[in-house]
Amino acid sequence: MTILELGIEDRFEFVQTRWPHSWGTQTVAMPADFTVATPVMRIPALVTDTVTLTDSHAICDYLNAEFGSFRLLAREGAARWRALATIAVANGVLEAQIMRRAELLRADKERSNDFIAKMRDRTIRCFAALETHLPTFGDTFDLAQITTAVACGYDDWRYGPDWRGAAPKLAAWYDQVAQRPSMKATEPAETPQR
Ligand SMILES: N[C@@H](CCC(=O)N[C@@H](CS)C(=O)NCC(=O)O)C(=O)O
Repeated sequence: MTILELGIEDRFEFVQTRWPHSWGTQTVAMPADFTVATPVMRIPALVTDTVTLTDSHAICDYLNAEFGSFRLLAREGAARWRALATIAVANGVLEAQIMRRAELLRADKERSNDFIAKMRDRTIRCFAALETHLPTFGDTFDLAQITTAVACGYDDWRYGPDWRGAAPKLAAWYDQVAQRPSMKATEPAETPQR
């Protein structure tokens, strides 16, 4: 989405990822260059001639600085901290969504319903908090809004409309931004199995 919002898609090749479901709960073999690029063995990772980055936020901030003249995240000052406050909570949602998904993929006898409930509660609490950030959202669909919109879209897709009850104004905001071409082009879908 950051690449599309910056209008720099011509500089990138988009490749469909494939992985086995067991990646969520077990260490699975990956190509050596992948493990070097991302020792945490999570995607995304960005490898350039000068820097290797993992973590979406670091990568998006890199794109913002190198190709976006800091249009999607201020270089410094109050606007930067305001955006990071939102990004941190939205990223907390995304991490909880991913951990909940991994737990749901475990075999019945291994699965912890307490852990699943804890991740769900965290998600709902953070969506309610993000709703209070709405007045700080400006005209630019920046990294704070992108991260928030990704969290909303993933929850809708994977877990249904529960979050909307906790954050109805956020849901109304999301329904508008979900019409953006960058959102439409990157709607979540099941990853093909490797
Ligand atoms: N906060 C991280 C989350 C990265 C993440 O968890 N990616 C998932 C795929 S959506 C992954 O690689 N999972 C494999 C694993 O946890 O081993 C980011 O935004 O980069």
